[in-house]
Formats: sequence, C-alpha cells, structure tokens
Amino acid sequence: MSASAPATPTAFTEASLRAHIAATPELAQQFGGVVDDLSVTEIGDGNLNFVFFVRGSHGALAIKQALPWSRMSKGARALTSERLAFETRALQIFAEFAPAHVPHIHHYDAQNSLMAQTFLSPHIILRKGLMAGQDYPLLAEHISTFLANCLYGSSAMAMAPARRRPLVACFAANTELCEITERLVFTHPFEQADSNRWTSPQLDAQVAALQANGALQMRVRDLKLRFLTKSQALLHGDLHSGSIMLTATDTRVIDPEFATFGPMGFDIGMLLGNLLLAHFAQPAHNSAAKPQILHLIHDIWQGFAAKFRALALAGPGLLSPPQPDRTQDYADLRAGWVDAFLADVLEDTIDFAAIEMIRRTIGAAHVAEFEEITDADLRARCESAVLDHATALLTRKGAASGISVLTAGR
Ligand code: SR1
Ligand code: MG
Repeated sequence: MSASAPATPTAFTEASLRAHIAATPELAQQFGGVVDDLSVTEIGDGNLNFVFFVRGSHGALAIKQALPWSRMSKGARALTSERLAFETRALQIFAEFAPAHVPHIHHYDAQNSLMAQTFLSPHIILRKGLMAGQDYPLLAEHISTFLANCLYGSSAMAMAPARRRPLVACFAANTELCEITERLVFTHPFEQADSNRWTSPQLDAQVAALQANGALQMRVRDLKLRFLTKSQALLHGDLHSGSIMLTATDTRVIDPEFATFGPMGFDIGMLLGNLLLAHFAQPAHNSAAKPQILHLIHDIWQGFAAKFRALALAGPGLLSPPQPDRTQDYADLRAGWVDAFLADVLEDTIDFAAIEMIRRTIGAAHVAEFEEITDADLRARCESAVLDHATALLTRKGAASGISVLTAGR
C-alpha cells in the first residue's frame, strides 16, 4: 500500500459535509439514497481530527476528517493528512484478524482526507465509562482477543515475509505521528521542555528528582530504542482508554492513526498504563478505590498470553514443527520458546505502561481522570503516587515474576 499524500483538503463544515454526502453516491447510498433529512454534528473531542456524526432516516455514519494540521493547535501546527490513510489501512488489517473489535470502514477519500465508518451506538469511550464507575465484564475477553489476534497475526511468526516486508516499510513512513510519540512519550517528560506541565508547585520537587534519576533516564533511552527498532507487530500506536468504544457486550478499537510496526508490549503497556491511571485517580472520583480495574489489568494480560500462546502453537507459522509426524518431539521445545517470548513481551508491557503513566502526568498530554480533579492538592497526591509507582517499575531489578508486578502494592 502507498499511503499517498492527499491534495490539501478543505475543512468541512456541517453544511458542506451534508452537500458532499449528497453529491457522493458511495456515501449517499449508506443512507439509502435519502439525503434530504441528514443531520450533521461535529462531535470530535480528540487532539488531532474532526469527527462528524451524520444521521439520516435510513442510516448513520461517523465521518472523520484529518486536516493538514492538528485540531488542538487550531491550525498552528502542521501535520500531514496522510495520517488518515495509515489509520484506514491499519483498521483494514485489524479487521482481518479481529473483525468483531474494530468499526467497519465504508468509505475512504484521500483527496478530502475523509473516512466514513460505522457510527458506534450506544457505545461510549472506555475512559468515560471507567470514570463513571462502570464495570465491563466482557472487556478483558474482547480486548485480549483483539491484542492476541492482531499482534500475532501481523508478527513474523504468522505473516508471510512477502506480504509483511512491504507492510513494515509502508507503516515505517508514518513518520510524523511516530515522531509525536518519540517526543511526547520518550523524550520531553524526561527533560526540561516547554510542553511539559504538571500540578505545580506540589509536584515540582518530585519531577526534578525523576528527571535527575540516572537509572530511570537510561531505562527510558532503552525503551525508546526498543520502540524504534523492535518491529514485532503492527501496533495501534495509541491504544489508551480513549481509543476504545464499548457497551456491556461489544468492544471496538478506534483511531489507529499512530499505527506502525513496533514492540508488542507498547500497545499492551499503553492500555494497561491507562487503566492503572484510572485506578490511581479513583480516590478523587469515588470514596474508595475499587479493585475492578486491577482485575481487568490481570485478566487482559492473562487472556492475551493464553490466546497468543494458543495461536503460536496451533500454526501454521514460524513455530510449525519441521515434519508433521515429529510434532510430539517438539511440543515442549515449542511451548518453552513461546513462553520465553511472552516473558519478554511482559517486560516490555510493564516498562511501556510505566512510561505512559509518567508522560500522562508530567508531559504535554494528560488524561481526563486527573484533569477533572478540581482540588489541586488531592490531584497532586494521586499523581505523586503514580510517579512513585512508575519510577519503581522502571528501576526494578530482575525479571518480572508476572503481571502482578504492575499492580503490586495497589
Ligand atoms: C499531539 S497528540 C497528543 C497525544 O494525543 C494522542 O492521543 C497521543 O497519545 C499523543 O501523544
Ligand atoms: Mg486518538
């Protein structure tokens, strides 16, 4: 695939998008050809793009437009519209491996940098559900399936090199979005940068100590190197709890515009790190922290590991025994190999979860769980615990005994 650069797209307004849909048969047919009664509302609340909810009497769509600048900069910061091509391609690949857990793409238009996908309803963003104290009994099952299927399916264990090499090259060109991650996740929070912000003055001394911690600094550099070079699988690239929409029975992963090939533990760790952030913020939102989120973290990892292991051992793939009739001879060796592989993914998962927790606390991009705490002292107490826990994780010694390392002491 070539994620070709679109011509400079014009920003749609609600009115001009309605006219564009009426004039575009591929879009109009999604509404049964009935376009007179379309209501169009801009509902996006992310950092980068515009999202329109289009509803008619015969259908509904979510239409995303990626302009050549980031939404949060209001036009000041240039950003290639090509990100929507990467998002579209990633969603198409994820749909091959986990069709039940991504929205369906109905239309992609590179010229206008516009993509139409299923309007997910009555789904809400996971982060908002967790903040409202919702429990999601099927989330771990669903998201561990998404992770295992997509990470294994796009790995060199499963995907033929002739298909995979061009894909790796294609997504390696998602340079601008990856640069945001390299800067905002791995670099700025660990140095003095204008974009950093934290609850001040309460956290000033703790941030100074964290940035002066040599062991932590070296681990962060090592993690950045792993992100840059360990091309294990096609990553979503920004799998936080704002990138999942769900109901009690249905879970969909959205917004993979940061997609690139990278270490499997990056996606898993970003998700688990955001769940831990939700847990650490609970004292400010509820009277007492509830254990559901910690159970969720355990269940997601255990589900992922079990499903990944089953996929890798079932083959066909890299781990297939050399001769079908020798399967038994290799059974233990193959199982041991997968377990060692998963132990390495676990180390990455813990590390990337910890770095995500730090960057969401002292970097440029924070999370609603903390942003909505109005009592600065209470917010700082919760955030201080985040920084302590994440620093301990990143400077831990020895191999992790299991996912419980991530939630120890909580
Ligand atoms: C400029 S974008 C800031 C952050 O929002 C996205 O969701 C990514 O997490 C990015 O780091
Ligand atoms: Mg996003």
